Amino acid sequence: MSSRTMVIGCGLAVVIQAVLPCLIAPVDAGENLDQAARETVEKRAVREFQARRFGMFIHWGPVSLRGTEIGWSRGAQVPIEEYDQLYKRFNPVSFDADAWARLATDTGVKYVVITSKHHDGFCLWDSQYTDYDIMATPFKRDILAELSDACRRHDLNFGVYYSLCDWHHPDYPRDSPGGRGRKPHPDMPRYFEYVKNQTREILQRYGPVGVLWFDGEWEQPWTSQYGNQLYRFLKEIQPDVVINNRVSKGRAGMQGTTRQSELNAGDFDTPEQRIGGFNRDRPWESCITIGRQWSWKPHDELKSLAECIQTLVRTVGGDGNLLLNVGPMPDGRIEPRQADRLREIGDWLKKYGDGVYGTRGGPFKPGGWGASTCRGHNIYLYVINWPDEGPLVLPPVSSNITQAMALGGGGVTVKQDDDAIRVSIPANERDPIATVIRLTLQDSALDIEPMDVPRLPSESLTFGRAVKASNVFLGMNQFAADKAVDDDADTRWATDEGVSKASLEVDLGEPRVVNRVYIDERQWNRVRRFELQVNQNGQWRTVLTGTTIGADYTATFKPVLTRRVRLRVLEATNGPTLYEFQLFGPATR
Ligand code: H79
Repeated sequence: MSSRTMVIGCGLAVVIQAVLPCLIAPVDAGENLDQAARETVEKRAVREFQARRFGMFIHWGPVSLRGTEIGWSRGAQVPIEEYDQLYKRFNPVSFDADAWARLATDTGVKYVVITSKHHDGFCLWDSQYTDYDIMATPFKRDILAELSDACRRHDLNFGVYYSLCDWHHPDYPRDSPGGRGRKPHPDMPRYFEYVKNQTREILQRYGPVGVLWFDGEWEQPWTSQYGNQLYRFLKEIQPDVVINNRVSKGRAGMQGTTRQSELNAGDFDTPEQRIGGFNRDRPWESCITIGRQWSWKPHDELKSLAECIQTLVRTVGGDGNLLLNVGPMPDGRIEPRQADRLREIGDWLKKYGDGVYGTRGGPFKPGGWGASTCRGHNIYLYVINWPDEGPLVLPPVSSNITQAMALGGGGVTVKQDDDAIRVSIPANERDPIATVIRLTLQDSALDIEPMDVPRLPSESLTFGRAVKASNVFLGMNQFAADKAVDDDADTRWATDEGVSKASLEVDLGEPRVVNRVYIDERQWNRVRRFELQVNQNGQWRTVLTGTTIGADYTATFKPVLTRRVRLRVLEATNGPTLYEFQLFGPATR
């Protein structure tokens, strides 16, 4: 009798079919692989990459001395002549690759991706193809050599970011600011040879490399011919290197999905600064900064622990990887504030990470309620928002649930019927970031067709109400006023470029008592002055005034009975845009 039959026979379906990456034998970079073997190797490498689920992105270079954005600040916030001289002062004497690798391990990431060369052209390794590299700095130590060695010592998969646009290299046609400048004597074919030489050098010297992360492909000089050629060239050198979709031209903007065409090489999609949509058919990885900038910025505003964790579980729950970015300081250390946050993430994952690594997203798709992952016979629920009353109601599954357990402890109750799964846990036993519950099924959880979870009833008095705006961005439905009252933090009301005054008026349907507002303009941060007004007997009366809004703004005011409410933006740096405009009364929360 096989152990599997025995286990199921006992009614305790706890067979874990996880194929953890570390159990798969490493692949040799063999030159003699035939076509079929090569495809197997490539597919397996992508599966291993997906199983890692959580990585650390590192954006670093001489620009950290200025604290402005890498690449983009060249010729903008920092004059080109000055930017290009920064390397002469780049001397990160406190750089300790082992300390970074230890921190990465403490964070709970399974791989690391570092910028070998960003759009500014500076190379963090000792390249034989340019002098604009780390050996020209007072530091003279090869960062890629030290970091790749440390990663190997610490059992972390090592990856490399490489920008295909290079606003510094004389052969590349575009220049700063932001690719709007032009080089006097470009030679793109010669630049392509430079890219091939450098990426081969990286694979041969610091490999095996887990992932090659290209960027800057959107500029016109880069073509799909170059991209597809480079992709095949690199897979010849290291068949199991995983390469992102930005190697070629198929990427659709910042949502990062690939337009399907055989011309568009690349192993995975790359949503940037956003969580990708649920997708099990095409591998993807969201890259998101821990603060507001990619490279180091002093006093940068960091994401809270809750936001970091919720971003991770919503990403993994959508079947994607998360590449969380940090920007080390000019002295070589990762800023203590960032390091502390990373360790907090790692501590949380020590308790709850079993549902992250080696899992797939679903079967319950991410939503306001939270997200789910699965592996073998287990489903992991990451519940972020519980209904105000009653259990969390999930759609039914046909397989029997044989066990339910809260990974953080606590008494879980699960009722399984033909119409629903109802999950509850006492409020004081919930985790404020996400309560993690493991459901064990009689059959494989991955066989369940992914399902949407019905939305939680909204508490906001503006939800779904009639709304009008003074202005809508290009009159597009996608940015219409109702997007601010749809309880969907992924959609927003937007106004035209250059607008500095705007208003949003909501009809609550009947007179309601209101005393709290919630407004979310997230990273846009454009509002400088606003007022909230209620209409009483045809007169508009101001109940609240404010200056900036930003992310998750909330304020209370004296309870007032009204049917019509309006938000007036009186001053903004550019067209105001709001993800949500919600109102509550004393009776609601
Ligand atoms: O390295 C970090 C950023 O510096 C880099 N990617 C991450 C990983 C980055 N490069 N460019 N951008 C971020 C923003 C570029 C936006 C745009 Fe476009 C380029 C808008 C229009 C051209 C690409 C093509 C994105 C949308 C269309």
